[in-house]
Amino acid sequence: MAQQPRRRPADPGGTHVPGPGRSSVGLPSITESARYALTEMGPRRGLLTLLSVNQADGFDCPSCAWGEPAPEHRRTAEFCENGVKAVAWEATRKRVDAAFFAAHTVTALRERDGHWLESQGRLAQPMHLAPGATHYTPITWDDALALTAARLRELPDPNRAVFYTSGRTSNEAAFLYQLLARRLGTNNLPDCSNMCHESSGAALKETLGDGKGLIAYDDISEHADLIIVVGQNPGTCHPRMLTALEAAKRRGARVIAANPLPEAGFGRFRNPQTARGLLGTGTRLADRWLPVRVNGDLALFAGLNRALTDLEDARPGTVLDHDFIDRYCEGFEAAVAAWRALDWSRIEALSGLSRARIEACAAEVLGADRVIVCWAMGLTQHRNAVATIREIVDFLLLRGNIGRPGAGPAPIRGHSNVQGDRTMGIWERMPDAFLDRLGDEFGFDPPRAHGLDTVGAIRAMRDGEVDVFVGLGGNFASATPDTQVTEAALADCALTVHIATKLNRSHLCPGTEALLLPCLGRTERDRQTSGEQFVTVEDTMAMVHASRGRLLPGSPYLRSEVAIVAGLGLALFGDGLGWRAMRDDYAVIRRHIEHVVPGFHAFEQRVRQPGGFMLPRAPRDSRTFPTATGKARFTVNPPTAADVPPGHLLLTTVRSHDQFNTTVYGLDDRYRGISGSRRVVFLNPDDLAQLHLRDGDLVDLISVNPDGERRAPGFRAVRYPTPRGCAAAYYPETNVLVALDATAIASNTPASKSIVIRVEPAAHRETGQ
Ligand SMILES: Nc1nc2c(c(=O)[nH]1)N[C@H]1C(S)=C(S)[C@@H](COP(=O)(O)OP(=O)(O)OC[C@H]3O[C@@H](n4cnc5c(=O)[nH]c(N)nc54)[C@H](O)[C@@H]3O)O[C@H]1N2
Ligand SMILES: Nc1nc2c(c(=O)[nH]1)N[C@H]1C(S)=C(S)[C@@H](COP(=O)(O)OP(=O)(O)OC[C@H]3O[C@@H](n4cnc5c(=O)[nH]c(N)nc54)[C@H](O)[C@@H]3O)O[C@H]1N2
Ligand SMILES: [Mo]
Repeated sequence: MAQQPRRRPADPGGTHVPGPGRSSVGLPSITESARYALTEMGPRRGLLTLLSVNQADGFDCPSCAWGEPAPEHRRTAEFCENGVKAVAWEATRKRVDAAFFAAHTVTALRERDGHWLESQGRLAQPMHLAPGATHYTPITWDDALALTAARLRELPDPNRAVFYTSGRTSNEAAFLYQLLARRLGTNNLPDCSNMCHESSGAALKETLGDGKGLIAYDDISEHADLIIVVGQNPGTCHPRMLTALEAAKRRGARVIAANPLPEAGFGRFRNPQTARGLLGTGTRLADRWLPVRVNGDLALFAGLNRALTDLEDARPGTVLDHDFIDRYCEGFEAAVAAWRALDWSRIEALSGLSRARIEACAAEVLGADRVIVCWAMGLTQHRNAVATIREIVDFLLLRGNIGRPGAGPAPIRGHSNVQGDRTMGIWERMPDAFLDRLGDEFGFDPPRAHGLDTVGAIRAMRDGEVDVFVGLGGNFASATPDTQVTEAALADCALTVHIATKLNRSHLCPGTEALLLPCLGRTERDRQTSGEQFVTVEDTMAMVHASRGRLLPGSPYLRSEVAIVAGLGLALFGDGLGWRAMRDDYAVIRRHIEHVVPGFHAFEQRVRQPGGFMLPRAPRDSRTFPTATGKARFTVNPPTAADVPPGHLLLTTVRSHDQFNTTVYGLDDRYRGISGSRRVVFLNPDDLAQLHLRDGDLVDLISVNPDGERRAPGFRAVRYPTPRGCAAAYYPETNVLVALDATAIASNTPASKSIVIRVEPAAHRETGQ
């Protein structure tokens, strides 16, 4: 971000805060990308690697799940600043090898922060922490897999094992992993999605019969008249979405953003791909910004639905799509009755937006034939998240904005293959039809009892009900809520096993015994006995495509995730299910997927086409709604919001521009004007004054929960235009504040964006960093 509206001197803690930015990307983004690529990868390796990101014959960017334009519309550089960081971070030349572990005890490493740990480089060799040992020491692959298999085999009950997945895992590895867990006899397959878009899946499945988003790339770029972006920060988290929004704007579409923070990505977008973008002032992306209160979105959409109903009452037959409603929907009457009974003063209080402002939005909706609503974590991580998303479905149903071009719900997924992992069966509650086909394909009887999700797994570990924890990627200790509880829960396991690319906090919260198994990343060549392999992924638009790494593996010891999971399968069960053939040739896995997972017919041929193929989604394809009743369902969602007692604030937790989840690339957040620290809390100027605090003061954040308080010490107060009573700070530093029991109704997603806190002057004077 280049434009800095007002510069303020660095505060005593060194945190520089010029205030929120008004434009995004542009030249600073290119300079920043080049710096990362050069430092981590070197010039030649850097350029070669970046030119194959998101190309039809290249690898899928390991950053977010945003999709690509059709192959003929792709550019030479089809990546963003954050994609470059993710690629450079993985393709770094630094290594964490046996010598590194010999030089550092686990206890010493625990003193380091996540940024330092991951900065040390790629994990280079399998490591073992023996019971009672102070250091990780090298172990052979055979011994590591045999040890894991032995511990799993010894379990009195397979449900005493937990198999966690993070969303970077390929379809092939995910399919094998769920097969392994179910063959062992458990559905304990928690994943990062439990903390991410679970609320979206729950709401969409219940109301429309399909938990996925219903749009394609060109619905945004070419067809929609109005795009509402709510609870999402695309400038940082899905930067290539700005290109699609820019295309929409250039043909006259309108954009409304609803966000408590005035994110720079909604200001002027200076497209780095065009001279106009680099040299000119760029395209202003949001026509309207609604500074909704944290957790005020249910009230906002209820208000919008109320306003639409009022407009219909005033001009019957001109506002709602009665043909669509009569033919495809149920529950309309009850929903309308509930909206008519709504009290505007309550909507205004909960949303923080005036009736006039909401009605002006409704008027804008009337001017748009085709409407898309995009959202991300700003909506999903609240107690009432599922109700909020159901209310958005109501909003779309009212005007038939589902199942036609340029319209529909668009939960924008996070991790690059989190959607694919779910499609492959990474879910603790897969439906029986899937389990039946899996059992038929491999000749065994998969368990039917639902397994543990992420929060359930932490509780079970805490309560001594789990002996073996296996993580296929991710950073379970830092990404989950209630950090202290989770770390102790991991330490309570007999064995923890992490399949990973980089060292992180989770690896330093070992069970009695622990293994660290280093794997190939997306950027690397994957050679098996039948030759070079590719893997497949699914983006947020349900496009399935191939991903092929180009770089030589970072160390001779690295194995692919597929080879590791298949190796564990062999060690556990012998070759009954054909693990060896699947490991040697991933096309064999894809053949099994074709038989088990709907929508994958002719998988191998179709995925070899440039750009891949789109999975079917019945509501989008044919206005067929596979709900319990076969109808799209209006629901009644009485507006609620987190209860914040006087003297308290509602804290939301967000990502900086310099991180990917728990991977912290650096300590700056350029678009919000922060540099040099992540321990900051954004506060409204009036709240600061009321707390007798000044900008730059050091404070502690204390969360208030039914089971007691939690403290996160040493944050700099930063004056920022958040709505009154609403605060924001970075994740994962604030995860200590999220009580394990504070989860969303019906999705069990940690409510990490509605934390009731108290702010106090810091008890100790030393700062974080
Ligand atoms: N660079 C980068 N890219 C990423 C990631 C990353 O960490 N870094 N993570 C990936 C993953 S896994 C995911 S899930 C996505 C996350 O993508 P986002 O969901 O966009 O990321 P968050 O920072 O969690 O931000 C949520 C946005 O919601 C706003 N918000 C917070 N609370 C509320 C609320 O109550 N209501 C409303 N309306 N808005 C609110 C915040 O101000 C912020 O703009 O990004 C993916 N891409
Ligand atoms: N307070 C708060 N908490 C949150 C959130 C929030 O907004 N606020 N967001 C939640 C969300 S949306 C998500 S998705 C979760 C994220 O939770 P996770 O997915 O568990 O966490 P990540 O930080 O993405 O995981 C990073 C680690 O993955 C490993 N890794 C990277 N690439 C690969 C690979 O190719 N293969 C393998 N095997 N390992 C790899 C590296 O070792 C790296 O350290 O966090 C959740 N937690
Ligand atoms: Mo996510």
